[in-house]
Amino acid sequence: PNSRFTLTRTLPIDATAAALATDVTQGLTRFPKTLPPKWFYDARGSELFEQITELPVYYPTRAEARILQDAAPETARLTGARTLVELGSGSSSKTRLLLTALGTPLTYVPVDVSESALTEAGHALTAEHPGVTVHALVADFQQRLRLPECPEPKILAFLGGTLGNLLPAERHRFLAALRALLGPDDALLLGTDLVKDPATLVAAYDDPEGVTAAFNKNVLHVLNRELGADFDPDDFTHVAAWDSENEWIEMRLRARRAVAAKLPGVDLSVDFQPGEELRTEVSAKFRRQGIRAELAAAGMRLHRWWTDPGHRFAVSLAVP
Ligand code: AVJ
Repeated sequence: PNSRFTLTRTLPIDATAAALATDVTQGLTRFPKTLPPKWFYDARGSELFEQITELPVYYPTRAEARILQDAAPETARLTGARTLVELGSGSSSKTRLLLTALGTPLTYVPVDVSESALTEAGHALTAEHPGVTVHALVADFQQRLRLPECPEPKILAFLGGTLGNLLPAERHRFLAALRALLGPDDALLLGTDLVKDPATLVAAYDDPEGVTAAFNKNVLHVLNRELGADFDPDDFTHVAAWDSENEWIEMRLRARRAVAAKLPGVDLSVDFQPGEELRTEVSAKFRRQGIRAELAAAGMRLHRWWTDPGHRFAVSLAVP
């Protein structure tokens, strides 16, 4: 047994099934129909997302890694952190950059809903980073987060631009919840995609290879498998659109024809008119002043702001 890897489950086993039933019942019976993007990430959805991060048009992952090459060592120097809490399972290269920069001894707390992703990443990281102790936490970081006791100071990292998946009111609640977890010497490291020309943004969510389309349609496979639904993915087309009012990308599934879907797992029948769209994700894009204001509203100060040379993406260090 690997003494430097422990895993704690704070989500009850059936939490996921209950949460899916609630989201589907609420989201598919209102107009316009919506689903939260968390349901993309079953095993196939996670694999498709990994493929997306390698697409030439999908710049955020590479841009953030480029920023962390400088931001990670600076963050280590500025904070002297002895614990890194990462919202997201830490199976990415970003985590390795941070762990290397923070040095040892270090406690790493990856937080994710997927126990398998945590176990896989946790074992790989302890093998690669002797001197790092991993306390994995199976939790939904949008629910109330209870962290284990860890060496101070700590850094909370929420990278990849996933903050953009939350609607403005959800972002405010989420950032306030993160603020409540910070002690006086702790910090938040936040990755955010930036507002830019709409053509570049839409292209990043509608690649010619169709990987993003498959990722988007995968949520129908999740509903079919988990709720016994009878969606035919070929009845829908992938849509990526820039909403200039809200400054976010929307991904939607548009019904090619009238669709009458049955979802026995939640005792629902759901009808789509021809051309009707189901919104499956928003991905908000930010400006420096907007991030400064949202952090301030949550009781934090923007202490450092790093961008890649192309100013496509930003990483912020925020302090209480
Ligand atoms: C993982 C949520 C940051 O919003 O860019 C990628 C997910 N959706 N392509 C994003 C996603 C379509 C990604 N986040």
